[in-house]
Amino acid sequence: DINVMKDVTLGFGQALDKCREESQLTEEKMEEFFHFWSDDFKFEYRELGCAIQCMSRHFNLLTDSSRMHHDNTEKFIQSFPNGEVLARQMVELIHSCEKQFDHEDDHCWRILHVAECFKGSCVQRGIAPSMELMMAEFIMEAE
Ligand code: BOM
Repeated sequence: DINVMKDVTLGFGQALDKCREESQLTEEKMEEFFHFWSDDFKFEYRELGCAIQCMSRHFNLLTDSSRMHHDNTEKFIQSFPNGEVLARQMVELIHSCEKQFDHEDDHCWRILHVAECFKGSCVQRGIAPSMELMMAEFIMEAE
């Protein structure tokens, strides 16, 4: 369900403003979090990984070693409408991406790679939301 991923992304994105300063992610490097799903989005700034780490911490989704906290992440996703449909699948996708980059000791870089891998897996499985959908919803929420 593409609406689930849209809602979870916008919910997660609520923490971006809080995390900008501490991660030094400028608006030039990432304007709004929903651009994550854009085809030409670039995973090249370490600061973005730091920001995702900060945002995940904000929702208590990380362990002490900055890996995904499985139970909390599943509950977080389930807290959105129809979230239970994708919760297990998303946790599994993120975890399989984590395993691929476990050798990366720098948390910000590792999380950036995990995020890129996660996006790719979502696109592959057809559960990534379209940018049209993301933007429409974002504009509606701002109004
Ligand atoms: O090993 C650290 C785990 C970090 C997970 C990062 C993956 C998520 C990237 C950002 C995309 C977010 C969209 C929805 C939120 C899912 C919880």
